[in-house]
Amino acid sequence: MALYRTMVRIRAFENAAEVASQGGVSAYGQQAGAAAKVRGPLHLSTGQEAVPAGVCAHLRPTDYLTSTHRGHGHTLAKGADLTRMMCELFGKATGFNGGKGGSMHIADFSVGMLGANGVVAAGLPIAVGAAHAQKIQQRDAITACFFGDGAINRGPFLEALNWARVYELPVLFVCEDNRWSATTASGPMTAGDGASARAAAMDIASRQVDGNDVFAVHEAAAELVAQVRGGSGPRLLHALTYRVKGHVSVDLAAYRDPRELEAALDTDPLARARAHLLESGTAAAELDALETAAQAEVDAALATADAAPWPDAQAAFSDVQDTGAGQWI
Ligand SMILES: Cc1ncc(C[n+]2csc(CCOP(=O)(O)OP(=O)(O)O)c2C)c(N)n1
Repeated sequence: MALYRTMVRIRAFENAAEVASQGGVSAYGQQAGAAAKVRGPLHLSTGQEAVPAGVCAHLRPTDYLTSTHRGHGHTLAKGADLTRMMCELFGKATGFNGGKGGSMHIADFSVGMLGANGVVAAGLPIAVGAAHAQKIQQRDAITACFFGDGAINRGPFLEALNWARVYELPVLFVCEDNRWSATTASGPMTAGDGASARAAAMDIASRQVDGNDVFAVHEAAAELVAQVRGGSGPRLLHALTYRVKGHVSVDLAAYRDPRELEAALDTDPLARARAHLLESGTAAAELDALETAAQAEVDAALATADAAPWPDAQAAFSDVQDTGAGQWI
């Protein structure tokens, strides 16, 4: 039920954020509509919810997590506040980044969520650095590092896995393989057998799992997290899932075969988990109540974000490394 609740909250949040973004400025050049509450590119993890839910169920607030540009699910599953994330998407002062970061820069250090990241694969070295600190300081904590199947074709993936293995760092690499990298199918541009094979080449044990089966993800992550926490060094989880939406919310994904999407929708992780829970005796009313509560939470967050103040103009000059010699101001 806890796993299902996490997935339902992620889905409800992203559905609402998508509606609130309609008409917004996108990476593909659409212009802002007056009605858009969420501006800028919004990468949705619809259909991938089982991966963060199953993995983060094994993490503690003292553990770290690094995320990607598609990070709402990771953030919520790690325990970050849903309302503050909605405020950030709305660009409001009460958001995680004071309204200045938006979807791709959300971080909540209070729950160990070190940050979403707009640079593909850039979270990998950050995760390894964080895990190295945990090891040096002898903390009883680990780092979970989420990245996409496209990220494994960038150099930081190799550097991070090598460093983690050489120093036996407490890091769990999680490849969320949704089969697409922006508008390009990942398969044809990836040599060899993908993330697990590359991990094996560096002597990092891995498991491949049906990433749309939250119970399978939960079980595999339990084993790998226990090994990482036990001091066995890094591990990799390769979760096979599917990106249901376009690359960003306004991308209609017209470049892909509609049959591919239809097949993926048949394996929707929420529908599967719900069916499984019903079969094992959970009352439908209990699941309905959980869904209603998640929707109510999201509706309240939308209202809060709408009513929240905009950042002060002076805030443009805080949280930056260098504001120049003063002439900028
Ligand atoms: C270094 C870098 N190159 C290119 C981009 C543009 N870009 C943004 S997301 C993306 C695809 C990433 O694919 P994947 O890692 O599989 O993640 P997914 O979007 O499928 O979740 C690309 C190429 C970027 N943000 N950073």
